[in-house]
Amino acid sequence: MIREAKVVRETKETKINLVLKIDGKGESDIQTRIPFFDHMLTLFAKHSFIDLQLVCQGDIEVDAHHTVEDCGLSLGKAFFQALGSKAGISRYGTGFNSKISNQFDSESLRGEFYMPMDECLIRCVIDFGGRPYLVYRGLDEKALAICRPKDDELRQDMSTMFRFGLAKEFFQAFVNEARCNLHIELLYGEEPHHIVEGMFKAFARAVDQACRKDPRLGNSLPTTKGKL
Ligand SMILES: [Mn+2]
Repeated sequence: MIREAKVVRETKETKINLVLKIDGKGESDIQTRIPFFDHMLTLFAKHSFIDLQLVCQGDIEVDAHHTVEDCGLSLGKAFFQALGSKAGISRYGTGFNSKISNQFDSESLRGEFYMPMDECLIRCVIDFGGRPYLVYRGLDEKALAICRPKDDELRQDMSTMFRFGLAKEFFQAFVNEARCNLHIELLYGEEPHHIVEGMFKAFARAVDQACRKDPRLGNSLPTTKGKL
């Protein structure tokens, strides 16, 4: 069965058309009218090996908020639909591909892995278990600093905006509609572009691993509850 979904979402704030194929090649066509967000979603598709088409016409004349949030909702909904019953999936994903980085133990889908991005290190862990919950840590100190920016340039920079608010809005929206448990933590890092990019890459790796079929499960669900 092909794991794919189409989402059309229209409000007075945004119009979204999204096509997702989970078992893809990492190919994407992203048009959100926010270049930095396009960059993040393009590398998310690449590193999670999904195929993703996303066109959003949002009210960016207001600000980027509605576009980012509604794209998160639509992408989360697409994953929820495409995963279906979740039979046979690994369900849990850590922030790195343990099959590549841990070759001596190719059966292992467990372990702690991290996404480096130059001076940054980000940890991301996901569970597509049906219960929405976001844990978002490590940016509080920096968030306080940005409330009182030293210069106006900090306010204008899109990667800085993402680091201190919009990224969290995106991940919270994704969590709500995908009904997953997502933990993202910045362990350390400085440069805003690197921090946000590292978060999206870690998220991509975690999603890829969690969506992957575990042959030991066959067609059974990765739970003892009978439903996810
Ligand atoms: Mn970049």
